[in-house]
Amino acid sequence: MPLRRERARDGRLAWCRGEMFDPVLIANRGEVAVRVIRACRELGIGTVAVYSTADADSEHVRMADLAVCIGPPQPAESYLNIASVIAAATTTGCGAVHPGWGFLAEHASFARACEDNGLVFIGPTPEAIEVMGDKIRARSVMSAAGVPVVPGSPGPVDLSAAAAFAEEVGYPVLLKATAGGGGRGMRLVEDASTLADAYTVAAGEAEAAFSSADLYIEKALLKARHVEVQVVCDGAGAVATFGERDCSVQRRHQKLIEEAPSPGVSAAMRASLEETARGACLEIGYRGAGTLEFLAVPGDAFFFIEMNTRLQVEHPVTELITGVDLVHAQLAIAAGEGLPAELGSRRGHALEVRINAEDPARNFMPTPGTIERFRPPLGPGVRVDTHIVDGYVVPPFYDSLLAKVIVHAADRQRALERAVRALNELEIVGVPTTREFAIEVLQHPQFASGNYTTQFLELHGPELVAPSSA
Ligand code: MV4
Repeated sequence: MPLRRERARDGRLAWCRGEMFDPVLIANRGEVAVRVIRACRELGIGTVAVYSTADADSEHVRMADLAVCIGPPQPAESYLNIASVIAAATTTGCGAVHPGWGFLAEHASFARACEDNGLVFIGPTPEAIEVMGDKIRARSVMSAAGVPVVPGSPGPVDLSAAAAFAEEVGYPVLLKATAGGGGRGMRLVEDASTLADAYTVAAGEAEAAFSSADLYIEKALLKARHVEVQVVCDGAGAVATFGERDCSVQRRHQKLIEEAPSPGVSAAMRASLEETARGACLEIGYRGAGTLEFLAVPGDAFFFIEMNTRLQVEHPVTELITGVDLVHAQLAIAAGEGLPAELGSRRGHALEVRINAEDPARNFMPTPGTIERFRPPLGPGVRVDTHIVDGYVVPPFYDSLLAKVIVHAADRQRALERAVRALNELEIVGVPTTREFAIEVLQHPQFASGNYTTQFLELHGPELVAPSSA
């Protein structure tokens, strides 16, 4: 049934397709909750926020039309509590749930619980979440779809199988959590002498983080770039690809800087990456926004590592290049409206810098506390996605992301200059942050040249951080 807009009883415009798709519950916090609320507001869709007692005074609670406290600060008791989140949605008459990223965004059980309770899950099918959440199944599905994957074990490995694989392909190798992703539980093994210890540590981390100690093993491609392709699919055969983002600058698998287009991807390689991503999405019947992660190596070759079945933190980089609002696209697909009409031509260069409440001088330890003064940069080509305001108290219970400064300019050089200008203009007083460190990274000759790999921070990070006297 075509989507139509009509004025609801309380006078608000709402997307209607026979049943009310309004309001939307945002099952998240921080800057992604603010981002989704903004997208809903522009479409005239009401919003319901959920919050833990630690977030009672936060921006997403203030901005939403309605807010429901779902428990104490501990994620397991609040943002990860499926029953509490579902109850908040059903008792407030929500038609749909947006999971954001992190927390329950890639829990198939949550997507199922939404559907079992008559709520539209704004995201992929539970089946797609499940398949891509099992990194071995994901590799197998992609390989069957003709996608090149990193050489790796066909299934989980015990220590002896890991040793045999490593002998066959040669060190270095990477141990990865089957139920993992994003680098958590990942261990680089440089030679046979350290494999056993690395296996024990990786299995322990995997068990702790994902309740499964299963590991698989891959050849480590270290002189590579981490490039990811943004896709949006309607689940009925329409697939849009929106270019790539380079996310090679990561510290302990936390992305610090992301940019598009990647300075290491040629036009021919971009076309091949996007065609490969399109084919994979068609093969699996993917629905919603998603990102296929690849390692790109010299010679225009690339290898699939994993697929993220959610919106990503760095999505604004793609939005600035293409002009497409990816959250609007998610809402439209969930409401049965299909892909954005305007798939956008691409222009210029965009670059995102994450600003975290961490102290680089103290090994990036988290720095919760009160933001006494926050002044975001403004001016041409600058966007700041954040949930912080003057007086905001950064809680110690969640991730340390305070704000993302995203810039757009005609080319990479101008984008770099704009990013440095914007970061110098940014003021966050009250807690130590990674702002100054990020400026150093942007100005490092290796990064500025565009000729960097995933090893960048491993190689150059130490020279960028002045250890504190403390
Ligand atoms: C790899 C890799 C090299 N070889 N897999 C990082 C997080 C997750 N998305 C997968 N990641 C990687 N997987 C193989 N077989 C390199 C990365 C990687 C990385 C590794 C170490 C240090 C920084 C990194 C930044 C981006 C990607």
